[in-house]
Amino acid sequence: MRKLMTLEEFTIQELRAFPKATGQLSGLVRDIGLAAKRINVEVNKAGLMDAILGATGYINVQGEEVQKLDVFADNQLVSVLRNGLFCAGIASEENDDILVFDDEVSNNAKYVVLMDPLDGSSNIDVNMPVGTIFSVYRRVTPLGTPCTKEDFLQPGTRIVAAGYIIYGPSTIMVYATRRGVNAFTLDPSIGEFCLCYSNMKCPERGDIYSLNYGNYGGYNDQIKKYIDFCERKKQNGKCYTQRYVGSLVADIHRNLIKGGIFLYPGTAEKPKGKLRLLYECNPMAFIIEMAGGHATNGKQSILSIIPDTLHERSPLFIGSSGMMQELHQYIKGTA
Ligand code: AHM
Ligand code: MG
Repeated sequence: MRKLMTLEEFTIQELRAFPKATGQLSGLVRDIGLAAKRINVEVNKAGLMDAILGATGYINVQGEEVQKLDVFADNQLVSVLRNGLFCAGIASEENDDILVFDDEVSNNAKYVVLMDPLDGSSNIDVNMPVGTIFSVYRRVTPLGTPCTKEDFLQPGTRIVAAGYIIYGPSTIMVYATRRGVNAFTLDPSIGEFCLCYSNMKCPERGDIYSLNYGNYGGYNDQIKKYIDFCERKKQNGKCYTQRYVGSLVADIHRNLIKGGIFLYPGTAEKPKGKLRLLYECNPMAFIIEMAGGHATNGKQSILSIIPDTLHERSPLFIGSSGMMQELHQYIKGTA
C-alpha cells in the first residue's frame, strides 16, 4: 500500500535536510494544522447547527457582520498559537489590534502570525467553500521582549511562510516557503494532512479569469478594456472562461492548479478595493509567487508594499505569469 507523507513527517524531513533549522517554523505550521482540523470539524457540521450557522449580530472592525464560525475559527487559532511555543503574537482580520501573548516563552519566540481565520464567511450559509489564510514573519523587535505592531507592519517580501486551508469537498492545506509550495489533503480516516501536490507550479497561462462582474461599472477604462479582451480571447483555440466563487481561497486554489488570473480592482467608490493587504493579499501573493506566478496592485508588486496600518486594503491582481503580463499591457495602455 502506498504510504502518504503527513504534514508532520514532511516538516520533519525538511528539518533533517537542514540541520541548522531550529524547528520553530515547522512547529508553528503543525500548530496551525491542528487548529485547522478543529475548524474543519465545525465547518463540516455548520448546516446541522443553528447555534453555529449564521451571524452573531456583532460588527467586526471592517464594519461587517461577524459570523459565529469566524469567531470559532479565530478562537481556535489564537488558542493553539498562544499555548504553543513558537508564536510571539497574532494579528487577525477579526480583531482591531494585535494580540501580544507576552509571557516568558512567547516573548522568546521568533515569529508572529497574521491571519484571516475564516475567509469568505458569507459563503457559510449556502455551503460553499471557505478558507483560513495565514502568513508568518520573523519579528524585528528583540527576543525576550513582547512583540509590537512593528513586527506585523512588514512588507510581504519579509514573509517566511504562508498558506491557506480550503474547507471544500475535501480539506486541503497549501503551504509555501521559499523552498516551494506543497499541498496536503486532510485524510479524515487518520485525521492527518497528507501530501497531495508537491512543488506546485502555477501554469504560465490558463483560460480562467476571475472577478466580481457586478463591480464592472466602477472599474477604470484600462480594467474594462482588459475584461473586454478576456471576453474575446481564445487560448489554444478555447475561449477564456469566467469563474468566480466569491471566496478568495477557492478562486486562488483553482487558478493555482489550472492556471488563471484573479482580479479585485479598486472602483471609483472604493479605490483600494475590498481585500486586506496583510491578511489576504500578501499571503496569497507569496504563495502564487513561490509557485511561479505574479501578484500586483496594478502599479507595484503586492509583496513590496510597505503597510501603514493593520487593516489596510489593496487592489489585487494575481495569477499565471503570462496572463499577468497581458493584464499589465492593458494597465499601462500599451496593449
Ligand atoms: P471576507 O474576509 O469578509 O470573507 O471577504 C473576503 C472575500 C474574499 O474571499 C472574496 O474574494 C471577496 O470577499 C469577495 O468579495 P465580493 O463579494 O465583493 O466579490
Ligand atoms: Mg477575509
